[in-house]
Amino acid sequence: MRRRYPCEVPAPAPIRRIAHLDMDAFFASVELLRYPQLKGLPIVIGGGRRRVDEIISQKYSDRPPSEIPPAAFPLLKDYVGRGVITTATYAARQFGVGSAMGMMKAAKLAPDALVLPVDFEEVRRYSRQFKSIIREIAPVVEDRGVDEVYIDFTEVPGGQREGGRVLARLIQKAIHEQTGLTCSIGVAPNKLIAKMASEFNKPNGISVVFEADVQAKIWPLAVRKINGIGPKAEVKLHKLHLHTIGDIAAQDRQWLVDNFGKAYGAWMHDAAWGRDDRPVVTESEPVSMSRETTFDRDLHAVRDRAELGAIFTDLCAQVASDLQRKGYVGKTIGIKLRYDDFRIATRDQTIDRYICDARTIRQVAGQCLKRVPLDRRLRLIGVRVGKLEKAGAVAQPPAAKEADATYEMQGTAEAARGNLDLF
Ligand code: DCP
Ligand code: MG
Repeated sequence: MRRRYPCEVPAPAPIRRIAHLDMDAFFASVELLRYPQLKGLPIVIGGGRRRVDEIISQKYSDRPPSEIPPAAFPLLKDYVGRGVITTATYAARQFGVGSAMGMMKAAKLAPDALVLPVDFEEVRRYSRQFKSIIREIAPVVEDRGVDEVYIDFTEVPGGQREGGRVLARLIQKAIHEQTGLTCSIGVAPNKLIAKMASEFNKPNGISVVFEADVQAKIWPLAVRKINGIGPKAEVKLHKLHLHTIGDIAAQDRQWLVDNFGKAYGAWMHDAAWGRDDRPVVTESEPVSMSRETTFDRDLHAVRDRAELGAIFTDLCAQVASDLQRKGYVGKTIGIKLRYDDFRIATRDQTIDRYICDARTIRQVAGQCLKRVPLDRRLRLIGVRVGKLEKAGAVAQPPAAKEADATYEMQGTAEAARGNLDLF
């Protein structure tokens, strides 16, 4: 006799729920953790010099950063120099200032906004932290840069409740409790819509979009809101009298192909209809591996050459060990320097074979170093190996000789001129 099971109908496949999470005013929010007394004030981040903080903290060296009075912070109108704003607090955005705007223009719009430099290391530290908090709750996470990720909610327990809102709230709360930072989350049937939705309720908002909402919530938006329609495509769309996503959706697919090419036209049509089946990719093959270090004090290439040389050699050894441990070889070796004025210089060189040994990395990185000006003090130095392949996938280079711990260090006339030949 055939046994009957209480449930013979297979459970329907769960509906795809994809979240896009984006931190709110990220660089500025990181500064507010250090200076909570500035909360609510208009602040712009930019200028690229840490001097501001240093001056303030020297003057108030007797108290912690959180007790420095707001009046001690520099105002945008007093800012001299060029540079652009990387971000602004929401209070500052009310004056019309925002990312990528020149400091001078911003100073006209919001003269009394405070201006602070960005602390990249702190930003990166929080970036790593908020991503690991998310991964503990929902493991399928795609890293999209310093302050945003996609998360696949579909199979996460509770990920379908209220279309994903419950899980989004949980993640928001965990990040806030553990870092003090806020973020905004959009949950939708796919990445494309989720990315748009995360902006709907910024800051500290959640927005849930279902497939049936596309017409009401997506079609009224400007064409530029589609991630993948840039300024050039926008100009062309405007010339064709298409301004909203709905305008694109109303066009014949073939007409879009005729005007924008086979792939882009078809993609645009799908995007306007909210169709996107790209998966959330948890781990991509690394493009490069690098190690860098910021010095405790700024170092000079000539005066601190022994110290710098040792650090440099050590970084090369670390990159080599990373490559070997993870099983990669690479053929482009590069360096990165950050000067005391925060400018960055990079150089690289591609060699004719794949390597992963410290000695070759050191040798080629040393050559790169000869091609950068070294007359300013350095804050940071980094070594990178790119054009990676899996070690087994390419013909192996001949085994490297036992790494020589001491490298020739000769001062030359070039070094005296500020160009280094020490490494
Ligand atoms: N950023 C930058 N230069 C830009 C844009 C952004 O350096 N032109 C940096 C500063 C931002 C961070 O990247 O803090 C994240 O960028 P977002 O576009 O997500 O902007 P915010 O997080 O600052 O603000 P929002 O709340 O709108 O996401
Ligand atoms: Mg952001």
